[in-house]
Amino acid sequence: MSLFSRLSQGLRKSRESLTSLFPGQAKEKLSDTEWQDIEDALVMADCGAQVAMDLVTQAKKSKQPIQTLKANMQAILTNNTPIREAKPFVLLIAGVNGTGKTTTIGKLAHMYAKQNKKVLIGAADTFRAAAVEQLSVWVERAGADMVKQAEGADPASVAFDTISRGISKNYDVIIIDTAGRVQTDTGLMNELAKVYRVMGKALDGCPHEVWHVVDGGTGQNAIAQVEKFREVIHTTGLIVTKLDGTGKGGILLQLCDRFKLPVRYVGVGEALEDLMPFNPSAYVDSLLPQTSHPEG
Ligand SMILES: Nc1nc2c(ncn2[C@@H]2O[C@H](COP(=O)(O)OP(=O)(O)O)[C@@H](O)[C@H]2O)c(=O)[nH]1
Ligand SMILES: [Mg+2]
Repeated sequence: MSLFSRLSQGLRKSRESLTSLFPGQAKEKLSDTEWQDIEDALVMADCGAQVAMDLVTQAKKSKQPIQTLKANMQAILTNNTPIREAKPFVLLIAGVNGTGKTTTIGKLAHMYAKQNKKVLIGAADTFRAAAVEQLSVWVERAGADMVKQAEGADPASVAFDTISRGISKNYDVIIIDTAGRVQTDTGLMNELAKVYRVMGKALDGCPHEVWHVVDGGTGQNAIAQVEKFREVIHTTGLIVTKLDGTGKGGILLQLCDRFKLPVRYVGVGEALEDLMPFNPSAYVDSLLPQTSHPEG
């Protein structure tokens, strides 16, 4: 199955709840009730009440309502900020527990390794020995290298060591894995702030990118997560995982609308290859029923 069909499959639930509402191209005008149903379905897919309302209001005014709806969704999701370039390129990955940080790091390491880049991963999730074990399996699969310390070590110190080693051994990409933490835990958020700060001491101007990993099925709480993490580690982009299994893919619209952050990649499965660069147009096509057939 191609990555796109996986995404499309994952968003099937969202799309199916919308499909029955779309009359197709033949019908030009939708009734107010039909528009209300579309708005409700968008809200249920986690697009957010305000975003759903604005989208529907704009679409209703248009002569080509469905196309307008799609175009406006795409516009919300599009952010052309380029990924910063540097050598070594240093990336910090953070997010709450279980969102898919470690898995995503494995996928990213694999992607960079395929581009013939030398990749070094820092195991700064030092809470559990099992976390380092899990990461080392991914690192091996991806053909990357890893820096670790003893269980319970200071995560900032692991990050510092990793960057120092990455510089001295001429790595192209350095990725720091961190322990999951709830955004309301001040102690743990301070610890993450320290990791961020110390990274800047290891190498001026880094981390170059800070990607917050969000589980696509989380719902509304994702907003609070992104908001708080951004204050602490100056998030530069989002990665949204598990879009192969959620009927709530609309959360991306809300996140993009609110935070104006680029979505860098989306996770569509548990394997090494299951990471896609985010493509707003493909995403809108998987979320909404096909009303036109551009590819026949
Ligand atoms: N279906 C699916 N599962 C994922 C995806 N990304 C991660 N997972 C699963 O989510 C669980 C938690 O992942 P992990 O990387 O350990 O999360 P972490 O706590 O943020 O490091 C694991 O069972 C992963 O296999 C994805 O894109 N799709
Ligand atoms: Mg992890």
